[in-house]
Amino acid sequence: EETPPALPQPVKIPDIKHTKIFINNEWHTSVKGKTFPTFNPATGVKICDIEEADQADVDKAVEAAAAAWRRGSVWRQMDASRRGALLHRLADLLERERCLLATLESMDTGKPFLHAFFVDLDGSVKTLRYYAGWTDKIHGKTMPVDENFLCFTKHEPIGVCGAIIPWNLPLLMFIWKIAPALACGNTVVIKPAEQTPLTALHVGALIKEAGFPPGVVNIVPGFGPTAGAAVASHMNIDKVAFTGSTEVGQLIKEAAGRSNLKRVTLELGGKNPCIVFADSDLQLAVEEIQKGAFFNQGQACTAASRVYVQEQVYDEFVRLSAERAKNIVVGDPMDPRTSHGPQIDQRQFEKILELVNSGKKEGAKLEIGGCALKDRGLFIQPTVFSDVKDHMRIAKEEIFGPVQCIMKFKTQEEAIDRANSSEYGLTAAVFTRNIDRALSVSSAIQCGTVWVNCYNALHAQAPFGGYKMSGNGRELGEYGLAEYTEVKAITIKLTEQLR
Ligand code: TXE
Repeated sequence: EETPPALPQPVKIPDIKHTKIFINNEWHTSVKGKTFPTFNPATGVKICDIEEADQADVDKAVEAAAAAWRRGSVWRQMDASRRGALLHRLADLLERERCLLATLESMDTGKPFLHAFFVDLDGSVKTLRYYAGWTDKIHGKTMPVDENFLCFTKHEPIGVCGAIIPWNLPLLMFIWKIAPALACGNTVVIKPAEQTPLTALHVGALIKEAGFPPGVVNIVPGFGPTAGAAVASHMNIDKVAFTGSTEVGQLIKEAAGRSNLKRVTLELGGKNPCIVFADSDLQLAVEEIQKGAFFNQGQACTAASRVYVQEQVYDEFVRLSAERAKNIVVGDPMDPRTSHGPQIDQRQFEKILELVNSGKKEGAKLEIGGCALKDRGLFIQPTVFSDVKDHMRIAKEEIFGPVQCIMKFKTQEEAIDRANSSEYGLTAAVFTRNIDRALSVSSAIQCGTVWVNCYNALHAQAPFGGYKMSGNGRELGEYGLAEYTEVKAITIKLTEQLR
């Protein structure tokens, strides 16, 4: 009998080397001399202290990024193809450090090690390689303008790009921000989430090792209202990219407006509808939607959080979903048998349980789960509610926890209207065997991504982003490049006729 290939193993006792502020390819202590702790949410144990960046540290980082961006700098003079080689080199280093990075990510977030290894690391490496290929393919156009001129465009880097990222996919979001920014030739000041600074800082060391010039990427770990706000309102930051809550997204855009009108892209919350028609492959729909609901302990902006099921198959869908949820192994994220870990922190844990209780009170039917694991810190049982009504809080608010809400519908038109009756518009999913129905529903749904007979099918090549209050702009793919370039039109008066 053949033995299956060995699973990757977490690093037993990882040596955490990088806990300081990363500016100019060097490690800095905080100007105010402050630090903050980062915890392992699976155990509640402090991992280490991190140097805390505030306004003055952000100023230093921006100065470094501006110097690295100045005309005549090494980075500005570097061949575009060479930038691509550096991004590939960084991808190589992520692959070399894959086990350590996945271990750090699992410790800092509570997500299962194997998920970090296969999902987060895979997505990060692929995003780097995808954008590495673009560096020397960012083309302008030539326009046939009136009269005797030659007019062409150049897609130039914007300058110093700020980034503020969340704790749910810390490494992947770090790479989603830096890869397109660097591919286009910008420099970066990035603030990781206060809950999860470890992988970002480790990648700082790899950025230096890969050979990026000093100041091209600067990492300022710290809190939102201090370091984050300093990035959003900085007069010498030319663009800010944010992933996080809709409320903070609004603050970022305000701060940009009040300061220097820096360009803003936002990836915000979602309340993502899934529509399951009676003609769908029901087993597939149950599997994919529940994986989508519980992925990353439900802490995903793409979470499958509103499931509309056609009445003929509703009972069966609910039964199969409850049964599947019962079998999810919740526990130690480092154990390869575990597929579900703890929530990130006490605040999120309480927010989720409060919403679960509101669901019970408002009359949704609790099929399974619905409470925390006894004596286990921040773990919440995968939860399935049926008979959810559109007016209930659990059907409207982003829960960001392992809670699946199932509703019943009769007609296609009704399902579309209900799916669209949300302030959010990030992702949606449609399950049907009828291709016409799949296409017409996909067109009718107001959101940036529609998955047909699949879920969380994210690719570096395809754009991702929200309609409505789920965000502004797109990340990934060729569309993502447009958010990191300015377009310049150069018009030359000619003395000889070209035509
Ligand atoms: O998000 P915040 P939180 C949603 C989800 C979750 C809720 C709250 O519903 O329950 O948001 O989570 C920085 N100026 N999402 O509080 O605060 C902060 O330091 C500048 C959806 O963790 O938006 C962190 O780096 N920056 C989501 C980042 O913003 C500020 C991912 C995100 O944190 C700031 C996370 C300020 N005033 C939460 N305040 C998604 N779209 O995937 C905070 N920050």
